[in-house]
Amino acid sequence: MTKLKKKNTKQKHKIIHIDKAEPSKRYDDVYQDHIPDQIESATQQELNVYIFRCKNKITLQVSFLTESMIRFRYAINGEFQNDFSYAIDDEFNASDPKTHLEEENDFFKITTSHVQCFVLKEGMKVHIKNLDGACICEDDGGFRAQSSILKGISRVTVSKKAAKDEVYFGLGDKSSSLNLRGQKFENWNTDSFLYDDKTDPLYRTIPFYYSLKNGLAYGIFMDNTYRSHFDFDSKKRGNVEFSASGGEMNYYFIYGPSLLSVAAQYTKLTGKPDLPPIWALGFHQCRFSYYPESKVKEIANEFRSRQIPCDAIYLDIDYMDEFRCFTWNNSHFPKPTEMIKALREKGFKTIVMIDPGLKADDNYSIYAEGKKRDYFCKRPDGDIMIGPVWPSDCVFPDFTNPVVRSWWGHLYRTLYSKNRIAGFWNDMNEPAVFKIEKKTFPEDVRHYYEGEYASHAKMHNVYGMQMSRATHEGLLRLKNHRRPFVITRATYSGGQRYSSVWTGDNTSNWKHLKIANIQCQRLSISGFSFVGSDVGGFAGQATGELFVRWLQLGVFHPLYRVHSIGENSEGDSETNQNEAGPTISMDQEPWSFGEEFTSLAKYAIELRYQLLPYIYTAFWKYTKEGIPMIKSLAFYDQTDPKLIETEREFIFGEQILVSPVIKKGRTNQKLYLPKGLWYHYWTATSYGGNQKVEIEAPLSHIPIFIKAGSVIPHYPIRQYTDEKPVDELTLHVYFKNGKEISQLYEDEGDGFAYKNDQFSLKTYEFIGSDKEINLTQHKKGQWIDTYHTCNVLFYGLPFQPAVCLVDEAEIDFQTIEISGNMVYHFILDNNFQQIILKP
Ligand code: MIG
Repeated sequence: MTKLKKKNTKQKHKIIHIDKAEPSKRYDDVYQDHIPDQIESATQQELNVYIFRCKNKITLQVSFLTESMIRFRYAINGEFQNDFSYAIDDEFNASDPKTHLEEENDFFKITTSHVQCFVLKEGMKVHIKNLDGACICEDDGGFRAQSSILKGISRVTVSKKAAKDEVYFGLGDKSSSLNLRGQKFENWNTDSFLYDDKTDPLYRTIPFYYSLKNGLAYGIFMDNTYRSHFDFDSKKRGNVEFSASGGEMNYYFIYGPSLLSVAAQYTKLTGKPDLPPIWALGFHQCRFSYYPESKVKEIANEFRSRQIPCDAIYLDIDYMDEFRCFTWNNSHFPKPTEMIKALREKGFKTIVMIDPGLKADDNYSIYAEGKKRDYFCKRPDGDIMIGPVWPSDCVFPDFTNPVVRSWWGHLYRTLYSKNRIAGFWNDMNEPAVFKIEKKTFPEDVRHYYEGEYASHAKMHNVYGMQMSRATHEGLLRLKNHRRPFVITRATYSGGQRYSSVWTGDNTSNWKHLKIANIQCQRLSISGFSFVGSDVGGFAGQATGELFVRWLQLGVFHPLYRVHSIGENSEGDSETNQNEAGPTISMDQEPWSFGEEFTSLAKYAIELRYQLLPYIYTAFWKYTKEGIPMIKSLAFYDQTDPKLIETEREFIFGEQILVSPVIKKGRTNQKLYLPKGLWYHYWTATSYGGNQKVEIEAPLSHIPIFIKAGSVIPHYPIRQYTDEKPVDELTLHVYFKNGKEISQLYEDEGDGFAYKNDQFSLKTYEFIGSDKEINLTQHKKGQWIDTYHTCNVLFYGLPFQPAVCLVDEAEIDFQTIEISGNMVYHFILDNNFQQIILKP
């Protein structure tokens, strides 16, 4: 508002507020503010839905979806828009909580079993308290909107008070510091080649944030797909403001009080993915681009001959015939089905790129068909939107049309069913357009928007999401017995139901290793756990040390993929700069940096394969309960202020604390441990929490700590996930004085039989004291393990066991010494139920 006024001081009164407009004069535009005045009526619309209406017709609808989730919608003239959302999961079940409305002199109050929601009569401001009366979330300016004659609604805003110590997290795709306080952001999906920690907006729009104040957390999700802005008190006025440049103000308030509960509720609201095929959690090797066929085979052979595990290899755009999607370049790949089969026999899945831009070429049958059927995005007057991307002039399917989505899904048929490509990588779907500053469509391009019709201004931020949805749904239809694997660059809240994401075009330097760590934490707590960065960096040239450190961090990112720009960066001198001086080699395979680094790279990737059962279990937990796989430390203990400012360390799954080395030349690491007792994974030494510790961190090892009481499952190293059935399980058990529950989820790793009980869920209960250890195992589900042997290793026991009973029978153990710490190793039958150890 003030911005508009300022901007126009020179060209006097060209855009003017409606109150100041003289009837006889003409202006460039005339705008109007919409600010709620006095509530004049409050009615219950249906069970749990209340309507408040001001004298000036501004209307607020408050819906209680659960005891702690409240939806707020504002209409400036009493008319709500059609209630439609791409983000909200169809499977989300509102629990219809018990609520009731009370009226006092100055306010209305609605109470659930978790929160009290006040709506003030003056200005229609909202104030939420918990049942103890603590203020959780309070409007500052509250709701406001602005419209103009030419633009219609041009801005809807809510501002809330920011208390002195309040901190903010979330917003998915941001690369700056983890705590959002003091920063402001924009959401507008953008192809951000060479982005850094100051670049904003980036590729994805996730308008969801957390607040934490006095140990109590809530979340706000503004479900509005227009360009949006979030300002976390950047001007130090003690408020947070979120706004969108069109549409309806429509936001969800989610009360924790724990951050983790907010995360789980948000993820339930916007949806959880199904389990991925387990091979997708293996290691992936990618490059822009591997071709011809002989190069692909050479890479594959190198992995196997060096015994470096790998499950997938990627073909970037150069596999296509002049960048025409769904075609092959026959000179590079004369026999794709045979090549893919040969790769498959060696244990490699092949994944290929598919872009949204289709070459505008009448000899290209997909273009001709799409044009005939009217499937492409159009300009306002009906011309097809044409923009340059890889194949030069391109057209773009309108993925907001269900018919187009199903057509698109079917286009994968040959690649998926005949060639047997295992997964698809959807890129450039911001959508990216070359050559123009804007990098994308003009905002007046039209879209079908599920029959509601919308401009690109409204649709832009969901384009990539709907593309990945079309891909996902298409793959599911083509092979309904296989779990689809999709990776997308652009997306919107809820897109996690359809696809994994990678963080886009990063750069091979140490700063970007730090950024990757923050981005993946942030995406994970924002609903997208299936996330990873281009390991080693996309642009520029990594060093061996950087590459190894990045591979070590990547072990703890659910999507574990090396990618680099290859020779395509030639001529781009800026990105070719690197600390090692001139470019030595553009290769970025585990063996590209010399033997010393190759063995360290192999060692990191092997750790990933050993931890697969733990990682798969964490994924299962995410799909079941919406618990993020990567959690910033504040999500572990939100009462410890030191953890709120910690950015480098995070919890992976439930019980592993990861402290990646992200500085060049570092071989020791100082970190602050959260409360409790922690075991250094590599030395088996225990450290008390709530203190700073210093440990050695040689380049060979990423510092990780295990929470005391945990049972961490490991598989033997395999070269790929279906190389051979797992033949033994190893459980690493870490002593604790007290009780701790751990779980292990397994199934056949693909297909959907797990939904019909074909899974195995083992629950381990550890109870320890100075006098006795009691570990029990309970199994649920019908799936039968492929292994019989279970190694159980006990760390940190306070005594040397003299009595060892497994299911009441005496049994022997072996001892191993690790860095001076005694470890007791039992070899058991996999079906053991109880181990008791006594001094
Ligand atoms: O204009 O397909 O982010 O991963 O290798 C660049 C080529 C297009 C951008 C992706 C990157 C990919 C590259 N793509």
